[in-house]
Amino acid sequence: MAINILNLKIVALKHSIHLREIYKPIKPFTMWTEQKNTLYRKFEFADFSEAFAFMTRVALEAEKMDHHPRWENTYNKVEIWLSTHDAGDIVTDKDRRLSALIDNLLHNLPQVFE
Ligand code: H2B
Repeated sequence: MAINILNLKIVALKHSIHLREIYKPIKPFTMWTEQKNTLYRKFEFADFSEAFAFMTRVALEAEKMDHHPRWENTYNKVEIWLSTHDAGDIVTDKDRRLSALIDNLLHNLPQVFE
């Protein structure tokens, strides 16, 4: 479902805040942390469409570098755990490289302005 900008504008007006504050990201993203031999980060988007668009971009990058994430998606949330199976399920430079690529994708997400 496309984001309904008019509704977002109404919500912004109601709460006297700028549209950008309620659009994207709806929560500040937490950074990557190392846990249980994986690089882990949780992402939260405005809705499923945004989350899945992000996952599609990640999938294309992952396929290009032949390095694939373990991940989970529930509606607007995406959790990613990066590790290298070939090296015995530990965090390697490949994971660090993919995490950096994923971070770059976030900067390139389309922005909505009033
Ligand atoms: N993805 C991840 N996360 N770790 C790996 O070790 C890995 C991978 N190995 N994708 C690749 C595929 C390997 O199995 C193929 C054969 O290149």
